[in-house]
Amino acid sequence: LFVCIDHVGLAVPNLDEAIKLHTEVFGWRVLHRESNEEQGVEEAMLGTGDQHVENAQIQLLAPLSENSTIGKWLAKNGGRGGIQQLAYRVRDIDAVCATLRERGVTLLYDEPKIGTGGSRIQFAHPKSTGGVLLELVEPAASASH
Ligand code: CMX
Repeated sequence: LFVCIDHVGLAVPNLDEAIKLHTEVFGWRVLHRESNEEQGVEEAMLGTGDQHVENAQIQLLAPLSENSTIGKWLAKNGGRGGIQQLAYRVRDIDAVCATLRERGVTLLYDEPKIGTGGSRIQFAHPKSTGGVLLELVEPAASASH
C-alpha cells in the first residue's frame, strides 16, 4: 500500500525557532516552506543534511491560530512541541483510500485535500490506527521524489 515514510510531522509553537533548532543544531536543511490556510498551519519541510542522500524528511507544523488543529494539539500537550503525525507516501491516494475504507479504517475527509507542495493528502483517525495520526501523501506530479 505504502511507498515509504514520506515524513514525520512535528507540532511546534514557533516555526522560525524550530527551523533554527533543526538546521543549526541537528543539521537538517529547509526544502520548502508554505502556509496552508485550510489546514491552519505554517509549515516547513526539512531534509537530511547531505544533499546527495535525501533519505528522510521531517515537517515542522506551527499553528496559524489557537483554534487550528495544531493549535489545539499544542494546547492539549502543555504548549510544547512533539510528534503529531506519521505520513506515508502513496502512488495512488484514491486507490489506497478505497482499500483502507474497505478494511475498516476511518478516514477524515470524503476526498483528499491539498497538502505541502501541491500534494494530495488524507488522514486516518488515530482511533482506527492504534493511536497514531496517519497522513497519506500522494506527491504532486512535478515533485522530484
Ligand atoms: N495523534 C494521536 N492521537 C491524537 C492526535 C494526534 N495527532 N490528535 C488527537 N488525538 C486523539 C486525542 O488524544 C483523542 O483521544 P481521546 O479521545 O482518547 O482523548 C482523540 O484523538 C480525539 O481527539 P479530539 O481532541 O477529540 O480531536 P481533535 O479535535 O484533536 O482532532 C483529529 C483529532 C485527528 C480529527 C485532528 O487532529 C485532525 O483533523 N487531523 C488532520 C489534519 C491535521 O492534522 N492537520 C495539520 C497538519 C497539516 C498537514 O500535515 O499538512
